[in-house]
Amino acid sequence: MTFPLPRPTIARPTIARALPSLAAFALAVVIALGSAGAHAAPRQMTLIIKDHRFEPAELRIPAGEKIRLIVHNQDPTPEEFESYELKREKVIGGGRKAIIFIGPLKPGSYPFFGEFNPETAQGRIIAE
Ligand SMILES: [Cu+2]
Repeated sequence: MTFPLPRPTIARPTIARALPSLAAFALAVVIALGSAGAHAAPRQMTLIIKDHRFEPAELRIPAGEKIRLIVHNQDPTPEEFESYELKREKVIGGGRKAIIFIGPLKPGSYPFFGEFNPETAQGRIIAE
């Protein structure tokens, strides 16, 4: 019994059929890399500590986005940025800046305070 060799005739249509999905895959890779690039630099926002108060005391940020928060302590004394809801705690020396990454957050209110001056240093982040 002899059978014709099917491979050469089958191989070509198989590749031809695979091309559209390869193109789709390549496109998906390009899109994934593009969106990864967009997320590489988080939005930056600044919070100032002055006279043992936060400015602004209410900081609005987009929900679902990672934020690079710069906390600039303009007082001559150290302060500790603290938030149970954000799970963040950082001492910032007098006249110094600290970078605190927050989020992505669900919509809501996230209180924070200055642990060394809690009677005046109170604020909250509103994610919306
Ligand atoms: Cu603390």
